[in-house]
Order: sequence, then C-alpha cells, then structure tokens
Amino acid sequence: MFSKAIVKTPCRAMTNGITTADLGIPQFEVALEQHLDYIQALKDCGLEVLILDADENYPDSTFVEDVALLTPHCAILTNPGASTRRNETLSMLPILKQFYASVDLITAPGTVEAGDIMMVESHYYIGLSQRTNHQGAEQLISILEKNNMTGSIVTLEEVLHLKTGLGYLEGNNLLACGEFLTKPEFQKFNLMSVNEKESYAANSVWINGTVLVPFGFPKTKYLIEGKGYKVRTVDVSEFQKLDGGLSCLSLRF
Ligand code: CIR
Repeated sequence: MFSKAIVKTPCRAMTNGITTADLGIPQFEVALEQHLDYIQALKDCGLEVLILDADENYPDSTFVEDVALLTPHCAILTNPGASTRRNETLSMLPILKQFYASVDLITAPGTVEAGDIMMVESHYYIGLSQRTNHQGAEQLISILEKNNMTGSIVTLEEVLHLKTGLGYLEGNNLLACGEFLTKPEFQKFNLMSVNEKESYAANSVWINGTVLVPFGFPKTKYLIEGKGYKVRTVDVSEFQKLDGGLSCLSLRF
C-alpha cells in the first residue's frame, strides 16, 4: 500500500519537452487542468499528495517518476539518460531527504530513468533503453541488494521506457503489450494483453486497490474491470503528446 505521492506542476516550457509522438504540441492550460485531476485521483486513492513547484528550466520535469526510485527501504536518485533532464534530480533531493534517512545516487557513466523500473514486490525489473544503460542498471541492482531487495535486467527495443509497455497491477496481474507479451521473464504472470491500438494504456497504475487508467482506452478499461479492479480514468492527453504516461506523473511511496 502507498500513503504518499510526489508530483510536480507542469511548466509553460513543457511545450518544448522531448517527444517522439506525432500528436501535436501540448496545450499548457489544459495540461494544468489535467494535472489537477490527476492529483485528485491520487487523493481519491487515499494518498497524501506533495506538490513541487513548476520549474521552467526543465520542460519535462513534470514527469517526476523518472528521476527517483522510492522503495520501502531506500530512496535512489537516478541519473537521467536524456541530457536535458539530467539536473532535474537536484530539485528532487530535498524532498526525498525529508522522508528517507539517506538517498543513494546513480552516477555517470551510469544512467537510469525510473520509467524503466517496474516493481513487483521486492523485485525490480530494469529495462535497458536509450535512457537507462547497463552501468546504471548494475549500480541500481547493487543498491537494491544492499537493502535486501533484488533487480534484474530486461532488454527492450520498441518503446521509450519499460513501463511504456507494462503495468503491474498486483495479484500477479501484468498488463503488457507488444514485445513484452513474449518475453520469457514475464510468462509467470497472468498476462493481460493490451490491444496494440490502445498500447498507451498499458501504463495504467495500481494504487491501493484502484487502477488509474488513461481516459480514452475503453478496451483496456474493460479488461482491467473484468479482473475485478475499481478503475478511475484520468485524461492525460496533453502529457501523452510528450510520450508521458500516467505512472511518470508521480512518485508513489
Ligand atoms: C521524455 O521523453 O523524457 C519525456 N518527454 C517523457 C517521459 C515519460 N516518462 C516515463 O514514461 N516514465
């Protein structure tokens, strides 16, 4: 169960954020409204939400999930692989220190973005992507093992981050699409195959029994409800324009 979440208000400069999507430029005012509803959804799941101020220096800084991994035993500040995002970690450190006695760091030449990390109980799957490299993943595994947890590396080719195509919903249920459906390491889960046309919704998020699902993906919503979960939809269309999924808008702990 989670009790808190950290989010960061989108900045006007988000219109210059990194993207591979062909969905147009995000509308800042709409993004602000959507972000408020996202915060409300987190609160509806019983979380206390800590809101960091917008930072115009970092267009992608609202995607807080990428800059830290928060576990029940330790906090780890990552070293983002995207050069324009690297120093987003600086503004995250103070708030992490409020909640964790010490904060471990991923250091160069290692890079990690935590959108590449999927937690399944005390095991962490780490995707090797254009943003997370082998040295970063090895550093992360050492830190996890020092704290009595484990990690393993997953290769990926088709998507930005590991969790772009995967969402663990607890109870051994794993939303997956594309290349992840056939990976041997995920065959032990109850794989919930997300329709290719709704691949964005693979990044749905389990929070204390409720699953947050992006608005506009009815097949996936139906699939998740069919497993007995309560679903709360959240419209995050303006963040999707920047390749950002539901999970990357918050750090839950
Ligand atoms: C980026 O390319 O870094 C941002 N525009 C989107 C980051 C999305 N983060 C995530 O999926 N964990």
